[in-house]
Amino acid sequence: MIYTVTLNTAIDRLIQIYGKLQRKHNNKTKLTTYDIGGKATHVSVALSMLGIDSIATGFIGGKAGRMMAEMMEEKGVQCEFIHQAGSETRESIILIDETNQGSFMITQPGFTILEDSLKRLKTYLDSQLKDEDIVVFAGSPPSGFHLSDYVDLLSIVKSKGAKLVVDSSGEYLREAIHVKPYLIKPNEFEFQEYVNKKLTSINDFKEALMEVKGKCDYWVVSLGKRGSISIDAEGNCIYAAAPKVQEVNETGAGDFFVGGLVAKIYEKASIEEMLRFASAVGTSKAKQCDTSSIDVGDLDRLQSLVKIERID
Ligand code: TA6
Repeated sequence: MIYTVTLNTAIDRLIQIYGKLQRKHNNKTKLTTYDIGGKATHVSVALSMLGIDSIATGFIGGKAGRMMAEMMEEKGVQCEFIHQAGSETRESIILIDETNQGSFMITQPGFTILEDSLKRLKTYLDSQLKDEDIVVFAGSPPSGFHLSDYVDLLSIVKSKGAKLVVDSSGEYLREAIHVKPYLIKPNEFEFQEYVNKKLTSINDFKEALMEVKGKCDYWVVSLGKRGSISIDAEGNCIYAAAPKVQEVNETGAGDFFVGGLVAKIYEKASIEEMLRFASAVGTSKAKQCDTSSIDVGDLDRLQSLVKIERID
């Protein structure tokens, strides 16, 4: 089974406005909708749309939490979240204007996780996980979540022999690496922060990846419109150039990219196939206006447009 763990769930309030978002102006809204917020939640949605079962867990609270879980269930995801009474799942604001230059994302810190809720999640993972499982931790925990608790959760996954996939940032990413996940997926900014270097060219990324290879089986760094770059423990480095498309809303594209990677890990595919497929899935997400869907019928075409290159 594939499990996805979102420690800081969210409802995305998607606000579309006319024209260009401007300061000191009355920016009129065109449409406001609500969607599933990420990040591991989006991995489960991606898998469901690809016909692969997963169980989504993590913490939810209040009406917003229930609404998010219901939206996920409508998309075919089995939800087994820990519901924390008296708390409310946060709302993320995603603003899109008509300039096609990308969205503005405004997020809240999320509710404090109580000792009892944490215990319940630890017990859940400890009792459910088996060595053939894949477990995805994506997104940063809510503020105040202890690093040691994060490491404890990841360590439960490792102790069960399950494959651990991590998409995190900052100090949580740093700590996750000590647990030696199977795959780590930072974005280009998170990776630069981790290596504490300004990286610009694909070659810069390759050289920085060479220095950290072996800390996990695979590093995959997403590079936005440029695509992604990966390295395995032996130092084999691959660059996947993403298809050029007209983006509508890139929010969630990184999460869906991880969904594509996980789908191929599940199928025991090669790293080249993983990158090709994940690029297509992430690109398809960026073409949608909402934050939690892809056009499954377009994936073959998008995959054929991904350029895979070995960099020695
Ligand atoms: O990647 C997009 C997204 O998953 C949004 O749906 C959203 O709510 C947000 O990221 C949450 O990000 P955070 O890093 O605060 O967990």
